[in-house]
Amino acid sequence: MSDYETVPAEVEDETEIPTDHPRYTDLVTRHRIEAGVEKGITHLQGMHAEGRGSAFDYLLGEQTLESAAAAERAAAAQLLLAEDPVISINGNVAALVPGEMVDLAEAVDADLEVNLFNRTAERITAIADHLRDHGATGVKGIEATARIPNLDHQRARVDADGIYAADVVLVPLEDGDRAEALEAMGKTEIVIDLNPLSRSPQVADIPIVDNIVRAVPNMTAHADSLAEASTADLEAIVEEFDREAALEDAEHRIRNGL
Ligand code: PTJ
Repeated sequence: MSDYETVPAEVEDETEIPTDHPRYTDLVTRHRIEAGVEKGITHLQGMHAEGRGSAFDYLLGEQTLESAAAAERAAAAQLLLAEDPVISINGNVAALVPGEMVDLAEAVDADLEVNLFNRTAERITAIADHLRDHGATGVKGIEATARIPNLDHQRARVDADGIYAADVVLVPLEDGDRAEALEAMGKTEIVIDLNPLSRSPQVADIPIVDNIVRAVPNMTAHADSLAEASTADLEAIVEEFDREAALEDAEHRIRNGL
């Protein structure tokens, strides 16, 4: 048994987590979610979501499958092709990858919009401030006076010039209802979710079955390397991506191991 089976209870900062721990990434992720809850960014339910994601990641070998890497490249190409791309940020996403999301938004010229399942004015403000602390210049979703049709009112709130008008939306760690409602609005949807059977990746045009802490930096690296690519080349990358095969590959890995 490792000397470091658990994070010491008194860890206050993630830099105290030993980098040589075999489950280092999982411990950092857990710590960030805990810190997010303490700061009022992440909802308590975000801990359940994180636990579920962590179990799927364990079964995926805590690595980016080749099929997920292809999805990340296709997603970067799709975001670069978009006219009005928007990245949706909830409490888990803000806690786990705030700076990484700012970098991705810059790389693909997308807006960041706070969009919560458990919406309160306090959490909206805390998340927007947290994103600004990590370099975001404009954050949408504060007033959120437009509505996603056919969804309970609080979860449906979006900005008229943000998610409502977007052609491509990245919705990580999303609940299935809202992903379906966005799909019904005709959005091109990119979903990051470790559970390939969840409704969100099932309805996504580009489902990315990978941990968000790996997926987002990978997408930014792809976007940077595709920055000079032609429209035709970007379209070909999106066209070649096989969403059914990617979902099946992840499910196969989870059920059968290597
Ligand atoms: O901040 P709020 O109020 O908007 O609430 C956010 C949560 C995540 C609590 C809310 O959207 C929710 O309850 O989501 P679900 O229905 O639990 O779905 C979250 C999905 O994200 C699950 O399928 C998890 O497997 C997956 N997931 C969790 N952690 C990660 C993940 N996927 C990728 N990377 C992760 N680190």
